[in-house]
Amino acid sequence: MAENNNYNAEQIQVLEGLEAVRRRPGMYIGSTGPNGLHHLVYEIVDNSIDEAMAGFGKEINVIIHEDNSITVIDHGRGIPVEIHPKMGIPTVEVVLTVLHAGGKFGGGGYKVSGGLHGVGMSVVNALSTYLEVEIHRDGKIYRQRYERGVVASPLEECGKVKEKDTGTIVHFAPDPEIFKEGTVYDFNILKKRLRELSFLNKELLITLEDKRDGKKEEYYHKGGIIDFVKFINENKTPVNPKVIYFAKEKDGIQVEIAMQYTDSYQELTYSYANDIHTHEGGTHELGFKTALTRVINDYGRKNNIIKDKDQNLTGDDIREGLTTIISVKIPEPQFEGQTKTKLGNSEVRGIVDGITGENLSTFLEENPSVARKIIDKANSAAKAREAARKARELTRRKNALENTSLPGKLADCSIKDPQFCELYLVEGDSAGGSAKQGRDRRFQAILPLRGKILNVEKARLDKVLSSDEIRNMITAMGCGVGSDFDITKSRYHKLVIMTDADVDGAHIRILLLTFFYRHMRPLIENGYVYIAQPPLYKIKKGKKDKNDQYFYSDEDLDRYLESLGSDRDEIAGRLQRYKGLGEMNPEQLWETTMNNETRTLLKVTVDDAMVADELFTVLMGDKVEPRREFITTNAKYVRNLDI
Ligand code: 28F
Repeated sequence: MAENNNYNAEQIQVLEGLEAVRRRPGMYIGSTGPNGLHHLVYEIVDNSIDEAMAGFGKEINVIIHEDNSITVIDHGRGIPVEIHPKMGIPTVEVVLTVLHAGGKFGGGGYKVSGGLHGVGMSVVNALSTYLEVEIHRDGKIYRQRYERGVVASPLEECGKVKEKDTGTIVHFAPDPEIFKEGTVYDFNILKKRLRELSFLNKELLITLEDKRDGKKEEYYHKGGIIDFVKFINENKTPVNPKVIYFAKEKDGIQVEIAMQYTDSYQELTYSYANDIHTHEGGTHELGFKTALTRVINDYGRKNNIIKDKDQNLTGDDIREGLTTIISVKIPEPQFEGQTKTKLGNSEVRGIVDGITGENLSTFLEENPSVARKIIDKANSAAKAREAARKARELTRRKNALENTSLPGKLADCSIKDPQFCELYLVEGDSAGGSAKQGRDRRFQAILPLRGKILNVEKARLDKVLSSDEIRNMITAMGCGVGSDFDITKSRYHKLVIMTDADVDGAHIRILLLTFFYRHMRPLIENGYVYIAQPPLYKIKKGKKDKNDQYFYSDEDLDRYLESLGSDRDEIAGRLQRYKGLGEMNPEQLWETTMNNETRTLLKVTVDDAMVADELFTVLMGDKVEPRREFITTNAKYVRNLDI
């Protein structure tokens, strides 16, 4: 720091920059919750990846220490240490204290949802109680320490290494003053992103070690995004065994595409720009989808698989069952959209369209049998779409006058404003009856479901719509289904799944969740779907029901008994274990599970579409082995499984 304590212009700029970051961290890392905390690691790792992609270093190590501080190690050239001509301080100090310094594209320059990728390490530095950097370069070891972004010790040469051993090590501790929701790292959150980065940057070894429990994993994918597609499809049956892959660079823009069809009905398109997941798509996705639809239809007509009289296949028909990874790397990405995860660069669309068109046509010409399978599948998807359209008509309410089109089994509520209304999907007619009697009919509607609904994971929409139970639900909810779905038309803003606390109840629940996830996903994304929590136990206290005490988990009950110094044997005669909703009378069902003043509802959320897709595929899909594996791995977490 300046001896005479007056700062030069640059130092003032640095202090103002760090002050700005600490004052409004959300502007720089999106939030100071768990996402922002984990984003700190990605910022540091991004620098190491830039260095590796520039050809320096092939391995990156990430370590979570016992105190939840983090170390990232790379084997790049090492951040330069010579005095920066303009700033008059070592370059490493510039990279670590000047906002937007460093980074491959001169300061990062692009913003993504939940914060900015490429803000550089100065933001991490400002938000850490301390950050220590160690550089191996020119046969020497250099070290420097910062505290909350401010230099705590000058850069010092402190050792020797072999000339060729170069690299950078950064060790930082997130500042609890900033991360008030906690500074505990989640291994699986870091794992997911580091594994994704290893898919997107082939042949880069990334290791993650957790010193808190000794767990250590390595992520290395020689096949890059080909391995990524294989990983996503591992629990599905491929149509084209060999993943279709092509890559090309044009006008400074790198394009990589990997795609594989499976026998599933889901389309999974994950696109990336500079390793950032563009959830909202953008010009790269548009270019790919336009070319795919054009090429498949052209090939189909040329080879008379699509008859002259037939309509063109739509993009949705063609992408049914298709898993695609699109990865582009561009110097000046522009991100748009609500969460800044939509790629806006217009020149990218034509480039991706051209590359896809060229390579895919060649692939189809060279693989006629696969081409036919793809088009046959698209043709049957088109037929199913047409059938579903007709079936959907049956679920649409007729005009307002004929409100008879609502299912007879629906006991609707009197209030008509959806935002106050709830629809309970209740397992079984007896519980349905109790719910109808016990409910508050002003804002609670009841739709009893008889038995299991069909497993939509293995069925196209036309088959799904052949189920009365499902059609009744769609009609009752009023917001359509699949491509017709319009959440603004939903007649209820809460959909509560209420099933027995046994295996059948759990099965019906997962079937309903699969249906909502596959065909009404915005309901889940907008937080409309809930799971009712009926009590597991009741302790009878005297004659009157109203003195009974209810417990919603084993822990609940045991904690209560402990507080009385009692145990289950002592109260055995007064303890009732609930197996089904039908064991409660309407008043009890209202009091324990439906009364919005006292009940507990679990909101169903999906943080990560890739994880959710894998879960539903494993749990509900065709392949038995992955399900068996999942069950054996997770059985230890199951509570109250009533066989
Ligand atoms: C654990 C975190 O930050 N690694 C980094 C480098 C290497 C260079 C560099 C970084 C040049 C002037 C911007 C070295 N030699 N790991 C890391 N490795 N930054 S960050 O240069 C910084 C730029 O300012 C580097 C020659 N060129 C670049």
